[in-house]
Amino acid sequence: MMKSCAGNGTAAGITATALLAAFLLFVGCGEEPPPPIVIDGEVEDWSGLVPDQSARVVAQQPDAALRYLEAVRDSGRLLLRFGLLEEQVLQRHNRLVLVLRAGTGSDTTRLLWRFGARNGTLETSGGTRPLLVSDLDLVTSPGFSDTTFEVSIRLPSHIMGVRFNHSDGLGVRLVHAGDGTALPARGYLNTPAMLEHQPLTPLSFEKPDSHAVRIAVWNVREDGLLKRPAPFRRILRALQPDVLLLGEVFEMTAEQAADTLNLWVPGAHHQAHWRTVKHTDGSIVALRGEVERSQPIPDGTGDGFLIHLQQWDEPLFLVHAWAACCDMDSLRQVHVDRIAAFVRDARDPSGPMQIRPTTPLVLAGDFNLVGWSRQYHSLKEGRIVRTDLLGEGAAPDGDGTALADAQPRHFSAPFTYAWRNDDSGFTPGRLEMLFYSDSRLEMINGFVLHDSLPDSLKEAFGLQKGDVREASDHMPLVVDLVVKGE
Ligand SMILES: [Ca+2]
Ligand SMILES: [Ca+2]
Repeated sequence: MMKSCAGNGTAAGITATALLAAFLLFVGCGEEPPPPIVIDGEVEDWSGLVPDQSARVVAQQPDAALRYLEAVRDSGRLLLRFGLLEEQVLQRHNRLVLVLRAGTGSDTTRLLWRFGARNGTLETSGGTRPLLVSDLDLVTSPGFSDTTFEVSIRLPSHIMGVRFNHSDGLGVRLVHAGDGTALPARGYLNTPAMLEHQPLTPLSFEKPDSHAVRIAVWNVREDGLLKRPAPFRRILRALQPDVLLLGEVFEMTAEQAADTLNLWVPGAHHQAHWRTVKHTDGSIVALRGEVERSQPIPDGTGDGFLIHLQQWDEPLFLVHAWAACCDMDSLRQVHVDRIAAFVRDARDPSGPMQIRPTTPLVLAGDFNLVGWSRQYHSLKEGRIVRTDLLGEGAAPDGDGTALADAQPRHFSAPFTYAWRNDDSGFTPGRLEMLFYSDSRLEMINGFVLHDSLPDSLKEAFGLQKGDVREASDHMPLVVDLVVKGE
């Protein structure tokens, strides 16, 4: 529901006057500012905005391909959400074009971004130049298909040396080049004043509870542990995980990885040594605890483990898995179907692992979900698409419900991406995911470690500037879990 109060003025332009107007708006309404908007693919965080904080246009025709477009400005960025009639993968196979217009007369600059083609152009009276994801610091979510998306674009005063004068007005337009429809139908949506919102919810860099288990998922990019050890050593020491799920550890054996971790992150005297298990694909599970039993997912897309950790009285059913990358959408669906079938069978009393329904589950890995959203639902809800191969799906949480998607955000920024490679042409995304059975587990803290971490925290925990980027194009995804009621 949109909140509103009588007597709202219209704040125009990103100026101190506008900020003051936004503040007075809330004081006048007697309401708290809304929570910040996080670019995570969930659009509920937009519902708390009062009308004057955002600009919004809704399609008039019920069958229009574009349903709505909404824009706000926040901390030097333009934030958008939009709705489509049909599910699309934003970065592939669509003809959606975003147009931004700033300045007036000969000072007019137009910026076009073609989402499906992943390229853009900057148009001025002097000519046209190509644009890259990194020129805009473009972030989009979700990475898999959906009918609603969130987008963030940095708004500097110059782009590639060209003046981008948005201080007196910024027009936004979304065009569906396939059928020629646009929002708005004519002209541009003028973005309003800077969004006034509550600060981001504070997170804890350290585990906030001694009963918590800290799980970190991290693709170390082509043997980074061996090739670029210094930032990994500093980051792992700072994070102090209890369970570490590593990807792309091709050249290290399990024993070498355990020796490395025992040297780098030795832990306190009461803590167990690191134990490691290596998968056939180069992934490694490392934990301070005991593996009671393990079972591979048939046809090699990961392994399941029943493990014991000293923080918890009961065991954890840990599934570390992965799915095919990039354009291999059909194969990726088979992989996530196999994972869903594996979890279903593991909970079968006569199955190979005999995991009790009450045993907490964590399912995590590098799932590469850049295609259709049904793959996400297969992991989260246990839905199997290829029932002809694998039988009917089953809810993966022991109480017959879906798993919870941890999706932590950056420690001090409103993003949830955990992979970024500006040379790839793709916007930063979420390739690693961690799902957990929220019938038994509670996530009490979690974050993606990004170089935007405040300097004071870097210093306090022995991190150096640029450590995360130097280590890998993936960022550590860190989740602190406790058993409910323990
Ligand atoms: Ca959001
Ligand atoms: Ca659940």
